[in-house]
Amino acid sequence: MTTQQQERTLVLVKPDGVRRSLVGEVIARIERKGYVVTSIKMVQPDRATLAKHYAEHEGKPFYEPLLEFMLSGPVVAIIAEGNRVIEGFRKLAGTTDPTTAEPGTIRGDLARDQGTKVVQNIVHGSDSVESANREISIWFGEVK
Ligand code: D4T
Repeated sequence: MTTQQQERTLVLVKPDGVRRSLVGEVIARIERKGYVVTSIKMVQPDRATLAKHYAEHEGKPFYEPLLEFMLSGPVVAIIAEGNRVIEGFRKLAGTTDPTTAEPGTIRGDLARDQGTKVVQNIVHGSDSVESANREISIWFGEVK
């Protein structure tokens, strides 16, 4: 019998989620869905780390406000594992705009647009296997 390699995703609880003491809530939702948290750490990110993480958004109007927001306090970086966890966590998170994110999702239940230059939507989740590997290596310094 062959053992299947579990998929991994990088979740960030952004500074708004940490400030609002929603770290436990996010972890609980990941675990209740059946995924396994295999690594976790709280970090105050520096600009270079965030520039790598958000490289695809460089030059967009929300890029600078996004980096400023992400620099505004500690974030919690999480590796979650499980079959189809990348897709599954993005469903748990809900759509980017928290005002219209479906109720039942993290963003839909816990966030709204506050009229700031960048939307503060509590969590980030990788959007593909390639992004997950890249982001896990940025935040944890390793790729399995
Ligand atoms: P992340 O990457 O943080 O999980 O969010 P999403 O996958 O849902 O969204 P994204 O990468 O497109 O955007 C990154 C980050 O920028 C903010 N943002 C995004 C914003 O303030 N205005 C915008 O128009 C967009 C597209 C929100 C999330």
